[in-house]
Amino acid sequence: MPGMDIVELRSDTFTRPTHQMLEAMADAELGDDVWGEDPTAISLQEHCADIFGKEAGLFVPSGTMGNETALKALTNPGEDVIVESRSHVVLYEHGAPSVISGVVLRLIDGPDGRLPIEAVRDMIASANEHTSRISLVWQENTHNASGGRVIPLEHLREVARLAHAGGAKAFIDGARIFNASVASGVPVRAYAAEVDALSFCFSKGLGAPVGSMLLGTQELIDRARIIRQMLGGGMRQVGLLCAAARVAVDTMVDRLADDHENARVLAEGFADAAPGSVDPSTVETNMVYVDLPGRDVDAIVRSMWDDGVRVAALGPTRIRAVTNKEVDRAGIERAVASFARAVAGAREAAPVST
Ligand code: TLP
Repeated sequence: MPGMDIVELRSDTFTRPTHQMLEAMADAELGDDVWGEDPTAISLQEHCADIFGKEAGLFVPSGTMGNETALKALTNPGEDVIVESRSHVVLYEHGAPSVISGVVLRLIDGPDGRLPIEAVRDMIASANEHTSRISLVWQENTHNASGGRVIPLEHLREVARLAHAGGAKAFIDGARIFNASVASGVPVRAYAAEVDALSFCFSKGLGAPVGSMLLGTQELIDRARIIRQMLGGGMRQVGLLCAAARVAVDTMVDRLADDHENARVLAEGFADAAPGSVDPSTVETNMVYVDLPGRDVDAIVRSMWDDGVRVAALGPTRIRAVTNKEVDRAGIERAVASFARAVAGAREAAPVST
């Protein structure tokens, strides 16, 4: 509706750059980064490597490219990667691990996004000279599809320890690792210390317009730089984007606590309106997944859309709302009221005919 403020909760990827980011972009010192001569990119990579306690970093255009670049740098074709079955790299990267790296993903279901320790141990122990080599164990923190759950440090450490004991490397898709850190109080460098490499995103809750960072040893990053070029991710005056990313990592981390608090309020409101649809005690960071079996979820999403509240329908019975810096407490209250109205008005889903 014209003039209506939109409450955008489909993803934290909708966040827009702050004024400070735009100013930093305008003032950024630039060079050709494919030639390794962009001072703003170099400085951001060093700064992030420092924050995470890793030797080196590489700016990449997206979280997906960070993941796929890492995967190719850490494996050889024909090898296996152990990963939780609903991870982003499994569900949302269009088969890139098999297309780009020629690896086989060995999926394990993990409650709350955690790879079960016993299952990882068994899978690694059952590898022998007849089976494919398991070269990588992949964890995602926070884990998106399980509701933005935090993988506890001890769990992450034990999985990484099993990987290393089995001769494999360990990686974290840390698209939202700062959310994990703010929620748990664990510094990002403590997560990073457990694994060989990790990636994180500037363009989600931290609010930068574009970009992710891959971190690891200098040797890995040298390999990754070539792979990034192969994938078309080498950019020229990329300092423009890195300047905004620098502001994101330096000024936007602490405020993620507000998003987490807003997510809890949202979950409580949703649970009041539709009892049993979400357990607010499982909402640890900025994501709220609502399960509405038997309800017409599309009608609920459409009704909320008409109120100017945007949430995402994920499949026939699921809604996702992701809190972010564009939505304040008043927006959260509007979203709860809109959801309550929509749920009260939505018909039961038509029974599936057999
Ligand atoms: N996630 C997006 C969608 O693709 C689902 C979102 O809106 O949440 N790892 C994780 C854990 C992610 O959630 C995402 C994006 C990525 C990687 C990929 O990042 P981008 O979108 O920058 O390629």
